[in-house]
Amino acid sequence: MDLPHRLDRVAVAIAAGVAAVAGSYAVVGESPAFVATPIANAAVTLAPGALVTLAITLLGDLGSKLAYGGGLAATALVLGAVAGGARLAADRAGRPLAGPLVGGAAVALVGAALSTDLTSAVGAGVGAALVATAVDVGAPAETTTDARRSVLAGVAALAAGTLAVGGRRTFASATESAQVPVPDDVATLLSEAEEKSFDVESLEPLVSDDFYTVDIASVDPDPTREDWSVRIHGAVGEETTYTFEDIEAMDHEHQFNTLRCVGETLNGRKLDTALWTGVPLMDLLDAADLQGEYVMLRAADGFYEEFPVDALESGFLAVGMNGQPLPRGHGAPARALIPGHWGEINVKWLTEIEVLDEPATGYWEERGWHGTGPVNTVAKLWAENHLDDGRVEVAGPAYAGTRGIERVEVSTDGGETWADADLSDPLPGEDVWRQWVYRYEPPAGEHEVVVRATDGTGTLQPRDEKRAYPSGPSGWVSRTVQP
Ligand SMILES: Nc1nc2c(c(=O)[nH]1)N[C@H]1C(S)=C(S)[C@@H](COP(=O)(O)O)O[C@H]1N2
Ligand SMILES: [Mo]
Repeated sequence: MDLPHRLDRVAVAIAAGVAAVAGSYAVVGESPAFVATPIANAAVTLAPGALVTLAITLLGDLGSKLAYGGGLAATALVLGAVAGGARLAADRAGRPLAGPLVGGAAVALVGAALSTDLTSAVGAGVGAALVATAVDVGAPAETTTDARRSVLAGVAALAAGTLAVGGRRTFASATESAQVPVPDDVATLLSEAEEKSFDVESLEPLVSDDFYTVDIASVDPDPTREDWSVRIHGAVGEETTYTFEDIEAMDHEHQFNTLRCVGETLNGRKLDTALWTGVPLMDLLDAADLQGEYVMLRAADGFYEEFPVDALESGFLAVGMNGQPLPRGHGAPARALIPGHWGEINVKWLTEIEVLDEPATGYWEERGWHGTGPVNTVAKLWAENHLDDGRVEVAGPAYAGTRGIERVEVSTDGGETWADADLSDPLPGEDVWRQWVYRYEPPAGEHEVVVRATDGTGTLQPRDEKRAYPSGPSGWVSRTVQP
């Protein structure tokens, strides 16, 4: 085979691979059943701990997007190779017309092995077969140049991808807009939070508009309520399992809770608050009769975190968020909330509570982090507004977990002198942030604004600066303000 002819075959094969990925995406979307999911998630799982840590601290969400993009490309290449190989075999057997069909079937088989989902596999197979057929019909081998077939293959792959993403988006927005009515008691609590929020431009309200997410997997799990259960086992008197129906039948409570990621930057945005609905974990654990000192929580995405069992006693199992069913990205159908502790032990998609006699090591601790304990105290500076009357307004949230926030001070001269900021009225709850705001007549020139909090035990936020790794960021947030 001459070189242009070979390149042409590769182009058609890659196009079939892209179309296979698109076909699977069109039917199952970004779900665990998507053919690219295992390869995309493996990229993160197999990566060395140091690399994962670097990606999360340096690139944040971009790191996982890059891994995801790499996973998509790798899957397209694998499926493309399968389609190409099958076509070659059909040609050799003297049945070139059967190529697309055989290719599609082979892709569906490999797709089924990857996704363990029939719909997803058929979507992939049909995608690959359609593109291969389109290229054949558009440019029969005898009549056209190889270059034209390659271009056609590219166009067909692009069209398949666009159609899949477009169709999926339309479908997803149609289903996602199906919001459930917010119960009255939740609505009352949410409006109370709204009233307590400062009216400061570009300051997020006390209940976050946009709650951050941190995930180890490129594609989140998507367990259904019917399939989900949580098993309590290990050092317990009585092993118990609760289904979603069991949880639904229990008395539900609503509580405000703030979450903060140990891996965020000092003035970063991985700090948010929501009103959660669910049941106290003790309501589930009492019957189990806990006998160990430690606990390991495990999740459907393979995540696991260990911590002392005491912290579990104030824990909560959330099934709702801000009056809606818990969103998939935040751990649907049920997640743990462990008040006052770094976000990482607030395990999403919770499937197991294993009580242990001996300490063990969690997912992030295996990668060098120390994120199972209580949060550091922080006051952040998120809003800087130059008011019409010439004053400067600075504001942000302050958070110290269950210690609470007692005071926030602001310096406008780089830390020489300090004044008290106004604090928002506290939300009901044991583990919630507060907002602070401070307005002042600015000096003539550029100046340094510094902010620091004092927690509910009277302890001042430490001044010494530390980066996030391994125990969470610390230090006072400061910012240069121009006149
Ligand atoms: N199953 C599971 N739970 C998880 C994680 C995860 O990757 N998988 N990330 C943890 C981390 S590091 C944080 S900071 C919080 C973030 O919760 P959120 O995504 O709802 O903001 O979830 C924690 N729970
Ligand atoms: Mo985190």
